[in-house]
Order: sequence, then structure tokens, then C-alpha cells
Amino acid sequence: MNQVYLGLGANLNAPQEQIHRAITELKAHSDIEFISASHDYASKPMGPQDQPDYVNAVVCIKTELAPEQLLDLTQSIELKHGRVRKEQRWGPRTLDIDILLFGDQIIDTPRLTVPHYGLTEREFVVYPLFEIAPTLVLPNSQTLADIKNTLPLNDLQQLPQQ
Ligand code: PH2
Ligand code: MG
Ligand code: MG
Repeated sequence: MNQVYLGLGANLNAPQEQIHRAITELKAHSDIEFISASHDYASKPMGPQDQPDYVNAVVCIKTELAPEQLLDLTQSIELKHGRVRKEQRWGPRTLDIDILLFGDQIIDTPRLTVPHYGLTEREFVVYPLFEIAPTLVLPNSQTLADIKNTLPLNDLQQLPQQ
């Protein structure tokens, strides 16, 4: 069984509902043992600024799925949420599910880079991840606490539990 952290993000079509539906769908899946979820966080868009603010969250799951099988699953959930693969990098989306960490594996295939390349630089990933895994150590031995302590909040706001 591998312990996996997923980053969820949405900024279209009732983003908080998108995140909660995605969590419900993950919980319902027979190959996933759901461990925990962070609060939702409101965050300013990284990338193009002419798009709505995001809602972000991080969840912890356990699974026997191989990394690319889990990617198939997360992409099928994104598609169910009306995700359209558009040209614009970092553009708006109904639902984004990123595999942040997969056990302590380092993965570099055409489809998948783990740890997620943006993990340590994005406040909307680091702070929710720290909420549910404050003692986490990355595969390169960096502690999440060290990363969080040098990363500005950048207007990130924890939303009330829904
Ligand atoms: N995701 C993006 C682009 N910009 N900004 C925030 N705050 N949160 C996101 O999840 C996000 C983003 C594309 O995946
Ligand atoms: Mg993303
Ligand atoms: Mg993504």
C-alpha cells in the first residue's frame, strides 16, 4: 500500500462543490482508502491573473494502484467534472487533481513527474499539505516544515469547514 497526497484545485462552476464532489468520488472508489483531507483554501491565481480565484485542498489516500493507474483514475474524475484540456497554461479549470507525492517514490515518465514539480513553491499546496502532514519529509530529505516556513502565504485563506 502506498500513501499518496493529491492536490485539488478548481476555479470554475462552483469550485468548492467541485472539490467536495471529487473527494466524495475518491472516497467511493474501491481501490482507494481515504485517509484525510485539509480544509479548503481560497487562493489567488498563479499564472494568468484574468481568471477567478481558486479553491485548493490536499487529501491523503492509500492505494495499491500503480502511479499511472492512479493518474488514469484522477484524469477520469477531472473529465467527469467537465475538465477541458485547453491550450492556456495555468488557465482556469473546473477541477485539477495533481499527484503530489506517491510514497517516497521519485517518478519521471512522459505522463507523470512525482514529486509534483511545483509542490515546494506553491503556497496553495504547501500550507494545506502541512495542515494534514506536519511532519512530512520529501524524498529528497527536505522537511515540509522548512519549506512552509520560508514560503509567503500570498493571501491564502483557510475557508470554514463546509
Ligand atoms: N492551478 C493552476 C494555475 N493556477 N492558481 C492557484 N491559486 N491554484 C491552483 O490550483 C492553480 C493556479 C493550473 O493547474
Ligand atoms: Mg495543477
Ligand atoms: Mg494537473
